[in-house]
Amino acid sequence: MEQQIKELRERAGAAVDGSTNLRELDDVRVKFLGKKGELTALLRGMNQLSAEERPIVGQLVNNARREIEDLIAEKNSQLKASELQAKLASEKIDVTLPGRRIHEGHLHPLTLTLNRVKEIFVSMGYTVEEGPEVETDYYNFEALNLPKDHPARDMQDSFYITEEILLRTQTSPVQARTMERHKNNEPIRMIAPGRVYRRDDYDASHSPMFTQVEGLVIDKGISFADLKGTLEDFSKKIFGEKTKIRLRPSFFPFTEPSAEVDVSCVMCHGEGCKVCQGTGWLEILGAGEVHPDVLKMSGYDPDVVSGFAFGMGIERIAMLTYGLDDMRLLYDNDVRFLKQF
Ligand code: 2NM
Repeated sequence: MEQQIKELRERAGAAVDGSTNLRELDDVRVKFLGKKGELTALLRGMNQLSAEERPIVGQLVNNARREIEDLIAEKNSQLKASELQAKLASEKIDVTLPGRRIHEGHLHPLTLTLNRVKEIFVSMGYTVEEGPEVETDYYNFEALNLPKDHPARDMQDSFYITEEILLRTQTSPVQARTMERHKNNEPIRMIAPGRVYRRDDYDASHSPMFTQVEGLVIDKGISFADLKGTLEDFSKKIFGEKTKIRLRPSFFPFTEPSAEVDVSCVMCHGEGCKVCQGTGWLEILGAGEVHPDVLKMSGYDPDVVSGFAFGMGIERIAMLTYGLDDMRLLYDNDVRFLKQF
């Protein structure tokens, strides 16, 4: 019996030594010290011993158990320490490495320009109205007093879906829709920003799609002086306080009287340069007093209220504020260009 205990103690010691990880070590513990383990089996064999031998052998078995437990505990802390070392080594990070750069995007120059125009009019108390880009002939032309033989109504000049439906050629149908929604000559102070479509040939100064902002003010006693003051105020805010404006007589079917609005050249301030073709002036807006028939068609009484309206192309304003010489830069999405804003 004594020999058996010694032999078991040695085998257990070798098995503990040979364990390469915590799982293996636990298997060894179960094999020797577990409820169905070898040491327990030896204890069971003790009932064959004499009463004198029993305490002595019991003592030996207990000693062997304690020794094996100590060996396992020691191996356990060794294995734990080396597993931690291995984990630390494999998960090491170099905190001195340079960080990864985050590439931040920004708004497109056309969007920046449009936002600035909106901001100026919103600060003057205007609402921002939107409407469909696919319009009916009624809102795009009829409600705006465009005669049937107007060139814009030609299939050659506009993008028709059917005979009655087309891509809007200006944002004025939004004005017509907004007027129609208001009753009892209720005042309006609105802008309509958005994309419009014309079948122009595509070159440095024409695009089949461009961005417009049109405005409309209706109230009792609105005069041409209000129109002029508003557009002068706007021009100074967008191009700088020194900017001057001038109005030249013009014609639009939806306004009467109508005017082309020029601003003093943003490049040469009126001296004359390449951008203004030596004139000192840049044409940026069309405007006028809303035609009485346009007011009538959308439910307003021209004997009670009057109004003014205006329209401008945002691409042209972006080109002037950023000094661009080719509108296509705004549509190419060349990152080398866009990065500069
Ligand atoms: C322009 C020029 C002049 C205009 C007119 C209207 C409406 F709906 F009130 F009749 N909206 N926009 C207008 C007037 C637009 O763009 C160059």
